[in-house]
Amino acid sequence: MAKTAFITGITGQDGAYLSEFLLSRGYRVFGGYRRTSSPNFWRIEELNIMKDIELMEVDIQDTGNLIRTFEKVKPDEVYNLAAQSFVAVSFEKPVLTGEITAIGVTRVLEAIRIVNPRIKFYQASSSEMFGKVQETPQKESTPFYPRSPYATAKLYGHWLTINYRESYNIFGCSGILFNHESPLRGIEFVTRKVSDAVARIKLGKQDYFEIGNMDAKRDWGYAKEFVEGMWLMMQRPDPGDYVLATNENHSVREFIEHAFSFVGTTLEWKGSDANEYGFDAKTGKTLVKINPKFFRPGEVDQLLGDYSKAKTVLGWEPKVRFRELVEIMVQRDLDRVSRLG
Ligand code: NDP
Ligand code: GDR
Repeated sequence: MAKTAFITGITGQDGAYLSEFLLSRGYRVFGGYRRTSSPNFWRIEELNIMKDIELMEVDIQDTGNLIRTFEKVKPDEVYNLAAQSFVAVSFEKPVLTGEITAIGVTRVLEAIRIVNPRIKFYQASSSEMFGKVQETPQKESTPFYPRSPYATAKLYGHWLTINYRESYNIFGCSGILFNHESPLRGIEFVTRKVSDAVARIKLGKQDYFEIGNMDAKRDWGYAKEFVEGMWLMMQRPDPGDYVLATNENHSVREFIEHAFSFVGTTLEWKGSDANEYGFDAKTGKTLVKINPKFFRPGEVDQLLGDYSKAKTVLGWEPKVRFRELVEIMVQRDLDRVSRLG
């Protein structure tokens, strides 16, 4: 019989790709979205799967809502992707971030414990939990050192998943995912902000863009491949924690440079710190400016993941690497901007 999955955060980047993947595996897919005055279904619409999934209004701030949903849907697997997921916002809204990103996990796990403790549970943990890194590369056994209210909230969710596994025998997996991007990434995250701006500049719709700390390094992978890793964790005989990463890292500056080079622009830099700027080597036009408003009170300087466990146990390995990822994203934004303006 076909399995049933319930995804919290189905309107987000990973929710959309995971839905598409589970549908391809014959799952019946239910997804929770929170009520807003104007619904936010653009990602599942872009993937053309809107008609194939069953959408329900579910807020992970409401335990009763979750309990009634699980009673009705009777899921075999729950993927908890809902979160206040933007690190920068977590400094401005630390309490809200804790409510959704940390306590939200307790609510989902409690609902599972009450409705049916045999429901399998996936928690979207994050490489941000490594924060001020204690060793490089980071793997499952690396000590955590969160650097933001977001990362601290994720650490709570991570440990609670382990706690419910050990205390109540709930099949709880925790995927410690390093940054994964795609054309469906939210525009506020740095990769998509850059791919969109570079496309607009190339097509003459924008003159320049502003950026924060360009020296931060991230291990950037392709979201479409990472959601498959989530599913693989849930198919093992025993639950566990797994790092998914590419084991390659690059700076924000490199991302910007490669995005411009893909559209045929050579970028050069002048100045230093907040006065640094990037300009078109051919025309001299300024294309990138620093704006300190994008600096964070606590920064994660660099992340690099070791995915050996996922490779050995799950047979999971990333294929799309940095340069190809940048190109996929810029190309899609060029298409979007040319089509929609
Ligand atoms: P997005 O920000 O794209 O999606 C987050 C989702 O959570 C959205 O669907 C959002 O709904 C939903 N949400 C927020 N608050 C609530 C709430 N109170 N009740 C129900 N739903 C809510 O994130 P991603 O898809 O990129 O990431 C998925 C998960 O993985 C997140 O938990 C994130 O923290 C984590 N993660 C992501 C990584 C990445 O690189 N992408 C890496 C590691 C972890 P709405 O559309 O209404 O805002
Ligand atoms: P991150 O992603 O914080 O790693 O969290 P983000 O793309 O926001 O930042 C990456 C790095 O880029 C620097 N940066 C900027 N960031 C943004 N958003 N905007 C800018 O203008 C800018 N300029 C420089 C940041 O300072 C940072 O160092 C993402 C989220 O998806 C989390 O939910 C997830 O858990 C982690 O990845 C792994």
